[in-house]
Amino acid sequence: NSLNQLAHTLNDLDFCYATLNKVSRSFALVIQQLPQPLKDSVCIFYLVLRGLDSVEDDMIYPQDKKIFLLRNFYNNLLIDNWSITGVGDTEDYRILLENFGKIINVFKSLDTKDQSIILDITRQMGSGMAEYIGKTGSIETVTSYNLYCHYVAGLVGHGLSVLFAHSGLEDTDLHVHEHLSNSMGLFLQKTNIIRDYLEDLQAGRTWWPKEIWQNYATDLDEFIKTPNREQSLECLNHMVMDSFNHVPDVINYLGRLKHRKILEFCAIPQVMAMATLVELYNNPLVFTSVVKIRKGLTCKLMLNCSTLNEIHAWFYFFTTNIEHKIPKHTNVNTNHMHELVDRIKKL
Ligand code: PS7
Ligand code: MN
Ligand code: MN
Ligand code: MN
Ligand code: MN
Ligand code: MN
Repeated sequence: NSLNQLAHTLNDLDFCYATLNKVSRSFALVIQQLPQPLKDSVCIFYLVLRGLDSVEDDMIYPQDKKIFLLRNFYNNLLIDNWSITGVGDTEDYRILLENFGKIINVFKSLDTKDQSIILDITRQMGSGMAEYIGKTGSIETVTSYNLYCHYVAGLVGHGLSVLFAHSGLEDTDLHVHEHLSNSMGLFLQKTNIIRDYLEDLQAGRTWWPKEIWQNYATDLDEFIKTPNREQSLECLNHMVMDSFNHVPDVINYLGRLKHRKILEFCAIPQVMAMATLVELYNNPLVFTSVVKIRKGLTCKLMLNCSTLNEIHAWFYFFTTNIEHKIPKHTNVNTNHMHELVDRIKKL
């Protein structure tokens, strides 16, 4: 594995960036254009949480040991050269955890306030993830779904807002709007959960809340066999609509940002999630494969996401696209979707 070779030859900071580029598609690009010292803090924040998530996602690691490791993961950031072997859901993440001492070294060099934010969010995310271990496959309510998404993504939004505020490049009270930071994370995470329907079910887990899918099926995996059925698509559209509820908050949050590079960092993943949601809406392929957005669209989008005007134009564009995909028959869901679309178009 190429990352394994790099682990022996690179200094700690270069190893961190090599790993970032290896494991994340879009985040590597937007993180690396941030100004220093914010860039290094966000890079380490990302890698620490990736390490934590790869523990959560390791379906072979015994449950009791996993719960302990998740809950105590943040403490390891304070132990020089801490690492763990043989844990992680893919080879790259195992290498990340085997070389975690390198990440700890760079972590120690960060601003102390940034270190304490990263520690605090890692602690809260780890205990939140632990709460949901074994519960997966049985998220009952939309409230519980929102809480899980808060733990794994809303908290990241909040932590990033604190980092931005502390950098002096954004309003000092940006993080006060916790509800908006939370929505920024939830919008990304819910899009990931909808898109990963099949992959997650095949791994023996799901985060689709029963409160939603029970209106359309007796078991969630029915949709794999009946992807084109009206009930299957109605359920999918209901899930997409639930994510779409966060769009007004996302637009509100982005409108508060001052620094062009921070705006790009925040906006690009949100606009990509928006593009993905449009693709997922009413699309039976969600139940049988992994739906992705076109490479060309991703490029165009990343290159034209630098001003609030451009960002608003993308939100408007994708909102009219999804509007055209709303089924012609009317029911409570299509009505709500039209209302949301009309509301977002006026923002
Ligand atoms: C900008 C105010 C520190 C940048 C960015 C790693 C991605 C892995 O991929 O289903 O299917 O395996 O297991 C708000 C990112 C929320 C979080 C959550 C935006 C850290 C990130 C660990 C807030 C990202 C949402 C996916 C938990 O679960 O994934 C602003 C930086 C952001 C990481 C993400 C990720 C969970 C996740 P996959 P899973
Ligand atoms: Mn994961
Ligand atoms: Mn996960
Ligand atoms: Mn996922
Ligand atoms: Mn709100
Ligand atoms: Mn309409």
